[in-house]
Amino acid sequence: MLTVDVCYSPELLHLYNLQGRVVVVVDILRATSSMVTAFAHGVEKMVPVSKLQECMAYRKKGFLTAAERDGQKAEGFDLGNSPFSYMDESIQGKAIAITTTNGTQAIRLSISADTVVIGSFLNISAVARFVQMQQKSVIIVCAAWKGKFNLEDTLFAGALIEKLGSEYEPENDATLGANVIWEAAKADRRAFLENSSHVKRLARLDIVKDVDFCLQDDVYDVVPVWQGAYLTKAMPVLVD
Ligand code: 3SL
Repeated sequence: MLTVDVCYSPELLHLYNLQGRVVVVVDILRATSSMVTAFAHGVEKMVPVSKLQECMAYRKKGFLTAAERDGQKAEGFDLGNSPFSYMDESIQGKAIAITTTNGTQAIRLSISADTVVIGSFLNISAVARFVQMQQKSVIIVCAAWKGKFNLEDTLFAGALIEKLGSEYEPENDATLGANVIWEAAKADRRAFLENSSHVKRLARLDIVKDVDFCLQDDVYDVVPVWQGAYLTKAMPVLVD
């Protein structure tokens, strides 16, 4: 029997056994949405790292460097964490080292899983197809905010569970909770998130366009996956 579970924060990951599972890591606002956008615009590989210094060290190896802390681009790095900054032709074929407040930590903490997939609304149907092809139980890992629950990643979890369908049995109440929240939000996810912490935080920084962009379904069909030392695009044959 295939199951689906939701981990609402990387702080809870010690409670989960990732071996034998597919993990879908999600940070809707904005890390995984930006990564998906980057791959859709031709980036060859990305290395998610935890620390700013570690990220900067990749510059000597010919990588572009991307860094965000508390919603803002960190000084001295080539790129920040807006999906729009990854829509430029200049990133085609490039390798990027990236560190963000929560998303890159969630990815690093998930790499003991059999397969790690980068999910967002922007590629949700492609992710669902890819996961179904693996025929393994799934854990959706929400990047959250500094260890605390967030709504936007939970909405994605509920939406992905719906797309995965009845072949996947909910493992526990975490899954049921995501379903209930998604049902309440899906008629207008933007309005549902209006008072959520990170939407308000980004609005204070005048980052509204990114929120609207990241909440769209199926803008891209790329599926970034962890390949031992970095993220790269899953082959199209594995996605269709
Ligand atoms: O927390 C993260 O990893 C970021 O995605 C946060 S932000 O949207 O760039 O502020």
